Amino acid sequence: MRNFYKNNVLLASLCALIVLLILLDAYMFRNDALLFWTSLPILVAVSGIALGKLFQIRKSEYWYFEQLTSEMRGADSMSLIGFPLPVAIVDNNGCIIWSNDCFNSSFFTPTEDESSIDLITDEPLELFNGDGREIHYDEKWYRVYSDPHEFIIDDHKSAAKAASLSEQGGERDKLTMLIFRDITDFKSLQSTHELSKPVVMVVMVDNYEELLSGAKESERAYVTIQVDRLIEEYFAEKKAVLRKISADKFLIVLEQQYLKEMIAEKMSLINKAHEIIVRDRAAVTLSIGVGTMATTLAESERFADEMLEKALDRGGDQALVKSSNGFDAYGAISPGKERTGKVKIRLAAENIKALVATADTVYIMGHSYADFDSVGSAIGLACALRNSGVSAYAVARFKDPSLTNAKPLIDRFAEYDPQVIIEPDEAKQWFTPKSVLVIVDTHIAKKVEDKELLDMADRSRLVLIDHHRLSAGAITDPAVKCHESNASSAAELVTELIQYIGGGALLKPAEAEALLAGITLDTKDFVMRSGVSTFEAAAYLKKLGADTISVKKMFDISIESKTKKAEIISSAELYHGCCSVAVVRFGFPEVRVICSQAADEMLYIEGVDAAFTVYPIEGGWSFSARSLGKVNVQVIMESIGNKKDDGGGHQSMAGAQLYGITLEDAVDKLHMAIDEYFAPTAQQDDTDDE
Ligand SMILES: [Mn+2]
Repeated sequence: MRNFYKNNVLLASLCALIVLLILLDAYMFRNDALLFWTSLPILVAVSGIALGKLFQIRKSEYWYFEQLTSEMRGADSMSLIGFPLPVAIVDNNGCIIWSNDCFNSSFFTPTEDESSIDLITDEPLELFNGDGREIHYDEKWYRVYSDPHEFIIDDHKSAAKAASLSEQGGERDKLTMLIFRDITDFKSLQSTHELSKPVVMVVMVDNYEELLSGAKESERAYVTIQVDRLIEEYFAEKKAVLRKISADKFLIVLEQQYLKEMIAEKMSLINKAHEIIVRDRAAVTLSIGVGTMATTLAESERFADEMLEKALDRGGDQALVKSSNGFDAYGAISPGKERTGKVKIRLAAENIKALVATADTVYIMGHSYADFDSVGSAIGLACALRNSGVSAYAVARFKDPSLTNAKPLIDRFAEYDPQVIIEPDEAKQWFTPKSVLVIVDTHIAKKVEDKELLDMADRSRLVLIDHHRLSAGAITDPAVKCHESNASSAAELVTELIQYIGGGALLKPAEAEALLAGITLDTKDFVMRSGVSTFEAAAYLKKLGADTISVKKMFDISIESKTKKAEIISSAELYHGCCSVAVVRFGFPEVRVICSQAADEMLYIEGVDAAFTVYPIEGGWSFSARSLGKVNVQVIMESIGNKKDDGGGHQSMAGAQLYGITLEDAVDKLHMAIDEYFAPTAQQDDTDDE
């Protein structure tokens, strides 16, 4: 179509020329007959050749359209012109060579300068197929179907060329018919449908009974009214259905669009609840479970309950929204709740006692790259069990110093009693179906010191003792679970448990010191997450003769490490005004320990609310994150991890690992995660349909 008009001009000018020559000849015929007769054959010959040549050119210019016409032969081709849907035919180069009226009015009329399909969509034509593909053009949505036609050009010269091309494996000529179906109405209905889909949400006041225990009736009523009013007003704005199903629990059904609003505000309801103060000291905290991703309302309610339970397991004061990779967490900036009541501990202790009574041997295993808490609590529990006549071992790697962070404790204890700590290989040799396995200081299957040993143990003979917030990849259905995310350390939990299991009172000073070392490490010398029960546990261990100075001595580091730590701290840069970030490019012995200690120490620099170190590990980079409570580093680390189980921890102490990326990318990811954490809520993307 592009050269069509040009050729018409050519034809017209040639005709005009011939007419002019005929007129000239006619004039000559009247004046000079001889000249006329001599020039006539020349005139006829020249005109004949010129016209013949023109038709030849036109024929070769038209082969394309002839081919096209033959491709769309018959009545079908005629119907396409008046077809009610936009139709266009596009050649190899993405040029629209034919279009119907409907196409011209919906999009544009292709002209010589504007005929590229790229003006409508920049997606490669190969992606379109019979199933159609959605495109967005000028505020409208279309589903585009394509019907490609490959053909060899029906022209003798070009046929030879095409044959040689196909022999060389080159591209043949191809015409693609594109049919556009306007689906704008469908799209808007679909999004209205998505946005108005109901979602079930459960909101619960954390520790309601404990919060109000000892409060006067009038205070109780006052707090209850304030909570009710807050929740009622908040959800009235969201046009939700709200039912109070018990004193501390609300069931809410609301439309997806309002949930999106809530997520865009990062679940501000949680922060609003903090403003309600009970008896001048405790603030009300809420846990929220949201049942997204469900196909039915019943399923949505089940998911909401599931999420609420998880939120409580993670320490409450947060909202969990079910997502394709587990859940998304919001909130949780208040310090974890103080643990009150020892009912759970006593019940767990009784169950452990009953279980170990049936065991030939008990093996206690912590996490890989064991620290003082995992080894200390394993030693403490093993010794207490031994004192009550049960054969027990602490399982830890110690032969290879690069695989443990608890070398000083293990060495010191091996000197005192070489029998208690064994390597995982020994444990696996001795393990029988009658043995009991206790996992301490982790609840994630892939983080245990030895996965094979975990697999050997039947779930009905497995005990789990941990204080980390529930993360993805948790060990499921152990026989006994003592999972208290509000405890400072596994050693604190073990210290409480052994008082009920028995054998605790007979612990020797060195054994009590192993437990105290665990508490000291995880609380950073009783600064972080230390509750009443932490000091009670420490007091108990002190009574057993634990010496705080010998414990502190285990934390001694070499002068080289001390220098290294100082170097790391001095290299730190402040990001986002309150986050100290130190990057360690090259590994060195004890890099893990030194870097996590450096992160700890950076917290005590003025103006620093959170500290991060990035350091090399085998095949990737590891992050240590610490906070004094203002910043929730667990959320930041979780958003760095590729999947949820690559990052996590506590709100004040967390980590993540990334494999197979460069240091620059790793640091970029950290910066992005911090940016995202501090991003003002208004900038949250709420147009995302997913
Ligand atoms: Mn721990």
